[in-house]
Amino acid sequence: MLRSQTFLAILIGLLVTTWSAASAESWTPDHDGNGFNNSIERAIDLGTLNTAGVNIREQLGKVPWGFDSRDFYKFALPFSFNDWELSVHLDENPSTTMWLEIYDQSGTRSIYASRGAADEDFKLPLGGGIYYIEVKTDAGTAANRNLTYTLTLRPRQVPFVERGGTACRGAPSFGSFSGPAKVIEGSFDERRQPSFYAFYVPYGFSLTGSMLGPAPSSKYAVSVINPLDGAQIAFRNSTLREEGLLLDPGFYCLKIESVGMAGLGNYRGQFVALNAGLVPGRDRNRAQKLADMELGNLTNNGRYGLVSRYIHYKNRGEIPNVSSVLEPAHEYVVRDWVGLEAPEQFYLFDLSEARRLELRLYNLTAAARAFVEDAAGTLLASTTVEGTSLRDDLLAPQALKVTLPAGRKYYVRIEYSSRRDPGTPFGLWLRTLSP
Ligand SMILES: [Ca+2]
Ligand SMILES: [Ca+2]
Repeated sequence: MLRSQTFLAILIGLLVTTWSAASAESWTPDHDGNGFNNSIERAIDLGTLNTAGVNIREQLGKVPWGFDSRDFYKFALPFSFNDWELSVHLDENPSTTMWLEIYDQSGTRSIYASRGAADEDFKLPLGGGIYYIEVKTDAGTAANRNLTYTLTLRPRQVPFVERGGTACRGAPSFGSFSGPAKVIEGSFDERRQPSFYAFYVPYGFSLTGSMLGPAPSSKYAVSVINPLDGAQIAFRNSTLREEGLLLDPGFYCLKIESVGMAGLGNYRGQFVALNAGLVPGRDRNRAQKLADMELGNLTNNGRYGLVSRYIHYKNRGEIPNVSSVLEPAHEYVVRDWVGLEAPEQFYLFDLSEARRLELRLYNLTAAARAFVEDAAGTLLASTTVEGTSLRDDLLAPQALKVTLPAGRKYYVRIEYSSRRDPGTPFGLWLRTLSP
C-alpha cells in the first residue's frame, strides 16, 4: 500500500514539472516525507528565465499528502553583457506564513533571505548564472493550515551607465593604456551614437581587446582614432582577437559603435596595450640607433602590418644589423614620445663624412626641444621654433640646421620641459646633405 502511494506520488510529480509564464494550478504532491523538491539537489528546474518571467502556484504547510515545509526551485539568468535586476514577489495565502531564501549556484551560499511581515517583495541585482530559491515555512507558523502561494520571478536587464563621449575631443580619459587590461562598458540606445574614450600610450604599442559576452563581436565595430590627423584605424576584424594594432606612441580615442539591432543594449569590452617596439634610451649609454627606429617616410600610423612599426624589422624574431651611419639625403622619420616618466631621450647616429644636418621636431602637444650633441655631451645645436602652429592643440614645429664633422658619434637628445601633461608625442624628421 505504502509502496503504491509513493509510486503514484512520483508519477504525478513527473507530470507537473513543466512550468510556464501562465499561472496554472500545478500542485506538486510533495511533502517532507518524500523529499521531492525539498533540497537543492531535487529543486524543480525552471530553466533560463526570460524577461516575461514565471509565476508558480504551489502550496506548503498541511498538504493532502502530509506536511510540506520547503520548496526549492532552480533558475538561470542568461550570461551576457547584461546584468539583471530580479523582481521577486511571493503572494502568500494566508499572509505572513512563508518566506524566501536565494542561494548561489553552489547551493550552499545564501545570497539573500527575505522574511517580511506580509508578502515577500524585493528586487535583487544579479549577474548571469544559476541560482536557487527556497520558499519555506515551519510547523509553528503554518499552524496546521494549508498555505498557498504564487511565486513571481521577473528579470529586467539593467542598462550599464554610458560614460563614453560623443566625440573624440572631450571624451573621458583612461589615462595611460599600458598596464592592466581596461574594461569599458556602456549601453547603446536607439539613437545609436558611437561612444568615445580617450587614452594615451607612452611607447610604441600593440592594442588588443575583445568585446565580452556570447559571440557579440559582430555587433560592434571598434576603431582607434589618431587625433593628430583624424585617421580612423579599424581593428582588422570584429572579433578583435587577432594580433593587436601596432600604433605610434601618443594620444588616441577608442571608438565603439554598434552595428545592427543586435548591437543595441549593453556592451562591455576589455582592452590592453602592450609595449611593442624599441624604447629610446634615457641616457647616452642606452641610446637606440636613430636608423633602427626609422619608420619610413610614407608609413601611416596603424598601417604597419603585423610585425613591427620599424622599416628594418620586418621578420619576426630577427634583429637586423642596421648601421648607425646615416645615408646622405635619406629622410629619416621617427615618431615617439617623451614625458615626465623619462624626460630625456637619446638617439644615436654616425656620419661617414662631414655633413650638413637638418632636423625638424613637430606634432608636439606639450613643450619639448631637440638638441644635437656629441658623445661628451657637448651641445652642438638646438631647435628653435619655426613659424606658428595652425592648430590650437599643437605647438609650433621646431627646426635646426648644423654642419657636423665626420668621425664622431652624435646624439639627438629630446628634452621634455612641460610639467603639466604626462608627456607629448613627437615626430622627428632628419636629413643629412653634403656641406
Ligand atoms: Ca509544496
Ligand atoms: Ca516541498
